[in-house]
Amino acid sequence: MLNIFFCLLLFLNLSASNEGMVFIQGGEFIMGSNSKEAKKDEKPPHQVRVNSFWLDETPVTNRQFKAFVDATGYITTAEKAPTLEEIMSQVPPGTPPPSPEMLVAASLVFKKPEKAVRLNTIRNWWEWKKGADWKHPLGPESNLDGKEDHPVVQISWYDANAYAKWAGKRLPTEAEWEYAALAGRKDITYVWGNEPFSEEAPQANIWQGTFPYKSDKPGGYYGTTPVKAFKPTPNGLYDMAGNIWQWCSDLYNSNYFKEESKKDISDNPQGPLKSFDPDEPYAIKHVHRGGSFLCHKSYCTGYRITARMKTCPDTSLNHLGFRCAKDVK
Ligand SMILES: [Cu+2]
Repeated sequence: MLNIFFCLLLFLNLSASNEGMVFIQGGEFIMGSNSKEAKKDEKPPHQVRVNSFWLDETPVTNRQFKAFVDATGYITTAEKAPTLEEIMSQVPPGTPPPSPEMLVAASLVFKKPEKAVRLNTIRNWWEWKKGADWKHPLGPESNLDGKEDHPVVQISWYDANAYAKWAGKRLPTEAEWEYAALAGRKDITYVWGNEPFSEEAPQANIWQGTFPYKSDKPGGYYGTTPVKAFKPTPNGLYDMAGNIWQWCSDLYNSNYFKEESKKDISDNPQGPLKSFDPDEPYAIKHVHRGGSFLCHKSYCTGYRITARMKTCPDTSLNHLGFRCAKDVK
C-alpha cells in the first residue's frame, strides 16, 4: 500500500512538472543511415543506447519564449551587434574583415529569389538583415501578430540554452533527438513512415514547388506553420520534420559517427569534444535536426530522420528554433 502511494505521488509529481513533455523510455537503436540519400556524416549506422528522458512535444513557441523574455529581460544574440573579434575567429587566417556596416544587430532571413538561381551558394537566398530578431523574424517590418503558436525562430544556440536553463530543462542530445523521432521503429526514412513526401497531402511543412523561387503552397505561402499542424509521431511528438530546424546540445563533427562506430555501443553519447566541419574548418558548430519549411528534395532532404545539419552557436536564422529535453530524476 505504502509503495503504491509513493508511486502515485511520484507519478503525479512527474506529470505536474513535465506538462507539454513526452516521456521517452530509454533503449538501444541504430543511429545514422546507409540509405541512398544519406550523406557522409550520417554514416556508418551504429549501435547507440540512450537513457530515459523527457522531450517537449512541440518546438518552443513564440508565446513560450515571450514568457521567458518577460520574466528575465533576456536579450538574444541577434539583438546585439557582433564584434569584429567574434567574426574573425571563425574564418580562415588572412580573410579580409567585414565592412563596418555589417557589424550591427542583424540576423539571417530567407529571401525568395525572383527566378531560378544556382543552388551552389546559400548566399543566393539568405540575407543578413538589420533588425531581424525573434520578435521581427523577417526584419524590422515583420512581427509576431497571429504567430503566437508558431515556433520561435531567430534563436542562437546560446539563446536556446538560456531559455532551457530558465525552464529547468536542457537541449536534447543529437542521439536523444534521433531516438525520439524513430519512436521505436526501424528502417524508416521519415517520421511519418516510408512513403515519399506528397505535395497533394503534405505530411509536414516543407517546401512545395521549385526551390527556392517558386512556392506552390496556397497563396505562394512559405514560412513557419503553427505547431501541431501535422500528425505527431507514434510517441506523440509534433513537428519532428519540417517547419523549423531544432538545435541539439552536441557539437558538430563530420567524423563523429565514424569514431562512435568503433565502440561496441555508444552509451548515451553527448557529442564530440571537438567541432569539425570540413566546409568551414575554422568555425565551431553545433548540430540541429528536423529540417525546415525551406527543405526540398531538389536541394536538401533535411526532414529525413537521420539528416544532420550544423550552424555556429551565435548564428540565428528564420528557420531555426529548438525544443527542450529534461532528465528523469
Ligand atoms: Cu533543408
